[in-house]
Amino acid sequence: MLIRIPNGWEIPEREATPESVYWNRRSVLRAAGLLAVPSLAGQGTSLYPAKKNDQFALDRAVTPEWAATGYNNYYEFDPYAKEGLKDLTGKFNIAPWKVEVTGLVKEPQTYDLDDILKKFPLEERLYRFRCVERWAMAVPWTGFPMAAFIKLVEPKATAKFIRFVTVNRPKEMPGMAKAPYPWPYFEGLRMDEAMNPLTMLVTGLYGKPLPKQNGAPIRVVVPWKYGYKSIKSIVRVEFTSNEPPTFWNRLQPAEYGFYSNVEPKKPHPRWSQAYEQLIPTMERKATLQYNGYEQFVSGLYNGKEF
Ligand SMILES: Nc1nc2c(c(=O)[nH]1)N[C@H]1C(S)=C(S)[C@@H](COP(=O)(O)O)O[C@H]1N2
Ligand SMILES: [Mo]
Repeated sequence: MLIRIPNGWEIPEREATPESVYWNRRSVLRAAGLLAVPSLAGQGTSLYPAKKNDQFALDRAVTPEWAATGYNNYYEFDPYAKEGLKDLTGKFNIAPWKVEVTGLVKEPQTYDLDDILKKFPLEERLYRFRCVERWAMAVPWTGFPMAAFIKLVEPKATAKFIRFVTVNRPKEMPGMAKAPYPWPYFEGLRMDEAMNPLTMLVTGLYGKPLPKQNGAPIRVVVPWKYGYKSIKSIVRVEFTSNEPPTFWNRLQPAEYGFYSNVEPKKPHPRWSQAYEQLIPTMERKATLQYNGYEQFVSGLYNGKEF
């Protein structure tokens, strides 16, 4: 008998998505009243798990939840560690949470996150996620398209870029005092990148509210760019006419450009980007152009954006 081993892209969704199948089962049990609903006031727990958007299939297994929530980059909590960051988030207060929308926009305004969450239906999407340091994962994010948010706040025609800023809470974020960085963390996108259907504002992970170490209560996720573009715990969104400065470009301009698209053929000055390593096994895989999202984003670029 001939046993045919399927290629990665032929793996059926049900095999590539054990975690979300688990969470879909949870929602069935919950609907049937067979599951106690945990009471986490202020965290919008009733919103999770959200309906899965099946448009985004993966070519690999979903990363185990313990790995994606236990191996992170969040320099405000510790610039020198990736493991155990959860234990440093105890003082970080995420409710209530406000997001200021400012700059070239019809009506600058501060929104309560709870009100934002009422305006947009949440959905779950499986995305690959690639850190510039080469570690990579594949996770179910919950959130909504950033384009929907941008349409709501109505930027002016002169707005060509969008800038994001992380909360600035040195008393709650013990890593901020450990390195002389230009806090708070800041990032930016070109308007057409922010409007791309892939770009998300994310509030959940694995069918639950986003853990603090993953950027609670709301973060950006841009899956075709290196992970540092996906800024965590945002409190300010600003529409600008010029390209905004970014945290890593400010620190190391020779290593981190504004665009930072995943590009296997362009090595980092200190290491190859031709392969990546999946957490937690660190199994090697070839890096994909635009992290595998070429069909969605290649029209945005002329190949010269770094
Ligand atoms: N505010 C803030 N956002 C951040 C970071 C950070 O240190 N601070 N690290 C970035 C980097 S380098 C990566 S790889 C991702 C990691 O996201 P994860 O911990 O959810 O995997 O968050 C990005 N967003
Ligand atoms: Mo990263």
